[in-house]
Amino acid sequence: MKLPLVELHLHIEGTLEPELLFELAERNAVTLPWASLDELRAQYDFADLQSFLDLYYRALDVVRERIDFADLTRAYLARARTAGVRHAEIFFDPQAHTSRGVPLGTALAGVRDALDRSVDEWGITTKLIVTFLRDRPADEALQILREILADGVAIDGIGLDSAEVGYPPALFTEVFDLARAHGLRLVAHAGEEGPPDYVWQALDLLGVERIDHGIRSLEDEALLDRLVRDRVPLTVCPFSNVRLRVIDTLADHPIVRMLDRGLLACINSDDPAYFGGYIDDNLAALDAEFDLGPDRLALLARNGIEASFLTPAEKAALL
Ligand code: ES4
Ligand code: ZN
Repeated sequence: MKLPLVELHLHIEGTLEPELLFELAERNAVTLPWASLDELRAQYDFADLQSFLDLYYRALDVVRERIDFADLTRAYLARARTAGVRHAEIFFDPQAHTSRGVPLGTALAGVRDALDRSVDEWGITTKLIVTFLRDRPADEALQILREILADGVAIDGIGLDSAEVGYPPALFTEVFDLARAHGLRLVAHAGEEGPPDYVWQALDLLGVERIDHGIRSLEDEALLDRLVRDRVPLTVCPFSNVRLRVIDTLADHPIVRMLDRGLLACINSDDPAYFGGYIDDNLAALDAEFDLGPDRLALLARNGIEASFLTPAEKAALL
């Protein structure tokens, strides 16, 4: 039987597969800088996080109408179903769309169209986490959050993503305070390219409940003690770490060390269209590399369930 998987670190914009990208370009009469699928795929050779982000934001030019956002989200859910995903907490970057003239309401409505039908269509429960681009001003994030709250759009939480180094969590305390006051769940990317100090800031200044990536926490023993003691989940994304050159090869991935240290780590796909695969592909590759075996694979799946924002009863139903 397939493990019941939950996906907790998935940028919906990062699920834009080349085929859908070309289809949307045609639908919306967008002229692409790439002549073919192969020419596009040849761009997926990244030097670091920024070089990936440049392409990720560029590719989104084809996603314009409400139905495009719904189609993008449905395509992800269909693929997640085949991976055995039962619950997905999905990141959505408003500023990746508003900055190029797509109204926030259009983009959010399209994503919600797909999520609202997800249980019926795919048997996948979902949550929606709005992520703010940390390399843009905190005031812009605050304004967008206020707009979403005023419009009464159903979101479950907020997060922080995009270029990390030079943009510490401390810049975003006001945004996270507002979200907390409205009962939203809180996460942040930290310790991906940035130092362990950014993980401390995310915990102590933003009050996040989960750290996205957090892989550089391994450089700080006191931080590891804190993460283990408080069972702070780390949403680890192995293919992403390799493709963005956080580590050299999958064989260098610290996931086994992380589990042995007692960290609540789970496996996720981040931007699967760009990094070479989905959650099941990540788990299969780790199993092949480290001979994880059924017990550690089940532990990773259970960690994901525990790390989710489901209620205790909903978690129990998945175990
Ligand atoms: C991202 Cl891998 C990664 N890191 C930071 N921000 C992101 N946005 C989309 N993918
Ligand atoms: Zn991410």
